[in-house]
Amino acid sequence: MLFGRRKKNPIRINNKDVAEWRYTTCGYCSVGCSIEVGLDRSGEPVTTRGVADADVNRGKLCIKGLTEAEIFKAVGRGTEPLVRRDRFAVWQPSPWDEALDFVGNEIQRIQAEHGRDSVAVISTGQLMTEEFYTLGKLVRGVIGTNNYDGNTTLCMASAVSGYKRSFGSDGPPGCYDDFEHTDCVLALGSNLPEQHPIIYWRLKEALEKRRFPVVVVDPRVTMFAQFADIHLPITPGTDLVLLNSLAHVIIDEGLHDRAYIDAHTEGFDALETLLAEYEPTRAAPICGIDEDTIRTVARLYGGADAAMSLWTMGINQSTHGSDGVCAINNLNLLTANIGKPGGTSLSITGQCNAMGTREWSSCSGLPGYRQLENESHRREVADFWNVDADFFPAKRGLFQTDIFPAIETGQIKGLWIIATNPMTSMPNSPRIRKTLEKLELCVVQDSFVDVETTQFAHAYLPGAVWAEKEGCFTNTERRVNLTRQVREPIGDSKPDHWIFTELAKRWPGAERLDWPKTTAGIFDEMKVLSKGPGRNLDISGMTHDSIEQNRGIQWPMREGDTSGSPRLYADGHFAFPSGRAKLLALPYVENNERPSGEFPFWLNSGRVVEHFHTRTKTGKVGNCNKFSPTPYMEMNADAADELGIGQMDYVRLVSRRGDAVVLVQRTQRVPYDMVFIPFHFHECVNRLTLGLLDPHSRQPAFKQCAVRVEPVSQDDAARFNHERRAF
Ligand SMILES: Nc1nc2c(c(=O)[nH]1)N[C@H]1C(S)=C(S)[C@@H](COP(=O)(O)OP(=O)(O)OC[C@H]3O[C@@H](n4cnc5c(=O)[nH]c(N)nc54)[C@H](O)[C@@H]3O)O[C@H]1N2
Ligand SMILES: Nc1nc2c(c(=O)[nH]1)N[C@H]1C(S)=C(S)[C@@H](COP(=O)(O)OP(=O)(O)OC[C@H]3O[C@@H](n4cnc5c(=O)[nH]c(N)nc54)[C@H](O)[C@@H]3O)O[C@H]1N2
Ligand code: SF4
Ligand SMILES: [Mo]
Repeated sequence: MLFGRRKKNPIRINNKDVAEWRYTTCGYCSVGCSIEVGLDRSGEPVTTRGVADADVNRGKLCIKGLTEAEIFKAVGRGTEPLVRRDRFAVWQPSPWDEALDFVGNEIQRIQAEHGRDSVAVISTGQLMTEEFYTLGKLVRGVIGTNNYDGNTTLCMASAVSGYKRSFGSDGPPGCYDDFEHTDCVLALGSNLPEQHPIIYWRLKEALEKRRFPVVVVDPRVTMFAQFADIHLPITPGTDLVLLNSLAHVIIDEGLHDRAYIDAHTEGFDALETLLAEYEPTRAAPICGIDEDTIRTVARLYGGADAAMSLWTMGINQSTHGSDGVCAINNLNLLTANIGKPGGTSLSITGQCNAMGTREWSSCSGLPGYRQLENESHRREVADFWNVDADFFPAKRGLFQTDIFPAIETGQIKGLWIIATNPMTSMPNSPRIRKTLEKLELCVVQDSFVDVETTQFAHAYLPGAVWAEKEGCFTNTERRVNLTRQVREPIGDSKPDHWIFTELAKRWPGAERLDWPKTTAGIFDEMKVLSKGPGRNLDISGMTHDSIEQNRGIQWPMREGDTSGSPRLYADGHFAFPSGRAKLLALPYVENNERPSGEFPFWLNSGRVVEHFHTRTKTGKVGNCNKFSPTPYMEMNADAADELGIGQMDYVRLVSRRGDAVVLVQRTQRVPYDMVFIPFHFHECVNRLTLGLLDPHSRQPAFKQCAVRVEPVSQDDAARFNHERRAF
């Protein structure tokens, strides 16, 4: 052992020779860590470090942030616009003017032939807020299609919908500081240590100072579940039943706060009537958690002075996603745990700017949480932008998950895809492939040219990535943070806001609207629109400079305020006209595809810490890829034994949609009747998923469908993967 070590080269950390550090915010997840990028003497980014005096991360970063300097020059970056007349033709590099003429003309041609809504736009949670605002202005104010949505429908739609139904407005009411004050954490469908490592670290830090129970609800024994005091391995898709039962016990045992309920909510009686059906003895066989444990958790939560709920995709990505969020909110309202230190219902968001798009992109409405359905909102924005209010639709259009079926039926002919990769991230990819093939026009605007969706495109527009541009992201705790530009966009790629502004010029009359040249200028415009009586989403007290100085500021921060606001609804006043929150009676309806007969396993999917989504970035970063190089599947070892499947064997998975070949990791992390696959790899889990939609949010139930597992030979596996992945 010793000998071996002596022979090895000692670990050496190269001197990166940093000449200057520049302030940015991490461009991966929604934690919103402040990062400094180190530039060498020639101005090239060579490394990153956490910002010590930033409240969010206090000097820490996870593996993705630590290696983020590598993404600027990663393999596959798009360096020039490309155009081709049809999908089978050879790509022609094209100057920006010609590429934008092509895109502008084609969109207008299709709209003239088939109507304004025959072109759809699908956006993302990964641009800067100022870019979202500019895109919204272009789509709503100039192009005028109502079929405009984003990948947040795959991600945060249930949380948005649930917040709106319970509180009257979107916006997570709590913050990370709540860990310092809470007496109980209930986490549902969230694997915090891997997916939000620095939020998890904040929780751990609080736990080191003061003990309080942490309860994790997840069908898998995730890393978070391993660290929890109580793990509830729930039957997939039944969180609503568990939550209703917890509320039942809380009311039954008098642990609710009657004074708060009377003063600040409505709907208690109807909720109480429904909850009578959710006695733990009746809930237990459905949700798979025994009645004693349900009672114990209800007493812990209801008895705590301050209790917080947090959740992520295990709740949102379900056929009861929106109801699940409302049921969580019910629990918090019943126990008066909203807006107080340590008492909150906190949706942990996903992408670096999942919040920014909700706030400002106009995807499902108009900027600043304004609604298309509200006439005065339409008029306000129309006047501000100098467009005709009648140009805006009076109702939101299709969600992303409804846009694809509308392409199938021929209702939509053109699609502009911005910073999202549906070929890999949408459920049922065999169907998505056929759908994309039908398009008359497909435009892909991405920082990477090698994204799978580009194979269907007629035009590719290279967007600058992360700190090649300047602008804001809003994190999970409503903190607006700033990324400064640290280098020029690679090749001839351009910041997305530049692309939007230049494309707008292809429409006659677009010059009536203002198109500020810098993101600071765009931010100033947004500030004006954010002001107004009763507006929570008010950023008028911030500037790019003050955001950097404070290492991020939480909205609302009104003009004249000296600081941001850590919590919403502290005064018990909610965003409905009555000022009261809604307690909602939410019956559970069994409607998933469940394992049975030919397809005996639940298929669950999610993420690993090293990779981000479809790996356009992390797939090219040495250390991320080294630690997680191949698609794999967690399979229960006892179930594997019965099928004669060994560790690291390849298997073929089959669902009613398609098949996929993966490597097996035998583990007790998943129950006997479940397999789990990280969704990061192309032509893998989403070949199998069904993605039934939540009726309120239209978010797909990515985490629940049924598959069977078949052993295959190594040769067959290699051939299969070669055929599927080569295009
Ligand atoms: N490293 C890394 N971090 C990321 C991302 C990434 O790709 N990589 N992506 C970011 C984004 S956009 C998002 S949305 C978040 C996602 O963050 P998370 O939601 O924490 O991540 P997932 O792994 O998708 O799912 C979480 C858990 O839900 C569980 N689950 C499945 N079905 C159910 C169920 O029926 N009930 C319950 N209670 N749980 C269930 C799964 O077993 C899984 O462990 O992560 C963000 N952070
Ligand atoms: N089975 C299964 N499927 C899932 C999920 C799951 O848990 N299971 N999770 C779902 C969730 S929560 C999400 S959020 C989606 C994510 O799905 P996608 O949005 O498809 O995933 P990404 O790989 O993040 O795609 C973002 C793209 O934006 C590009 N990009 C990044 N920054 C910029 C920029 O500044 N400008 C431009 N123009 N491009 C940029 C990247 O190169 C990348 O190609 O996947 C969903 N799909
Ligand atoms: S926790 Fe999220 S924001 Fe922080 S460094 Fe990691 S990926 Fe970036
Ligand atoms: Mo997400």
